[in-house]
Amino acid sequence: MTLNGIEYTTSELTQVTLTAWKGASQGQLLQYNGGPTNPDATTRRGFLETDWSGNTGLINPSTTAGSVGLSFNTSVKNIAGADLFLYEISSGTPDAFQVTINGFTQTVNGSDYGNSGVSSASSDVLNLSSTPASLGDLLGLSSTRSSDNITQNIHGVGIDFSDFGVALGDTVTSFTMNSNGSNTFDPVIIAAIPEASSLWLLSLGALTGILIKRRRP
Ligand SMILES: [Ca+2]
Ligand SMILES: [Ca+2]
Repeated sequence: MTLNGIEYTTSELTQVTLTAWKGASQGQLLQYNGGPTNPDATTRRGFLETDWSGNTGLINPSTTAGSVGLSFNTSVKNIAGADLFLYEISSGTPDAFQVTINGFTQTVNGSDYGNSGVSSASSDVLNLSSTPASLGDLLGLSSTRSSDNITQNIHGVGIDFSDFGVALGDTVTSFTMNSNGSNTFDPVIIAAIPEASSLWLLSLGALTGILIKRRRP
């Protein structure tokens, strides 16, 4: 993953923990091809929280404000440029969504994404027994496979905390999201640069400055 011109491995990034959910429809789980049709709660969480796979996700959240609640596993500092990034799958123009941080809401439009050049590989959509009204429903309602061979482009977008009134250097620990418009969005990966990494970059920058200074006659 390259963000702000710096390449990160997944081990250098922090992922998220789901704290709230409200769905727009019964089709909520994106599962890798041929996986279990009624995965357990830990597996469901893993689709978005831990697996780094574009073949899995928690999809079609409600358009109600704040329908998806998330907290970072390590707090994230506002550095120059993008801080948080999100991938979603779409067969055409990627789907718009809204993000709320510290009470400020911004809309991410379809035109804001870039195409990763990678597609999901024959993923399965699992339908819950009813539209989930809560995180407990999302994780606990029984599911069955409703469609398979979902091969759609994976699009990514970076989000800058500065657009939410967060000062450079201030940390963010949680945020909410919701779908925007009739095409509900389909997040498959969400992550950010944890505070420790951004601190390391700042100290590396300071060290480089010192070395350059010492070389001068
Ligand atoms: Ca995933
Ligand atoms: Ca930033």
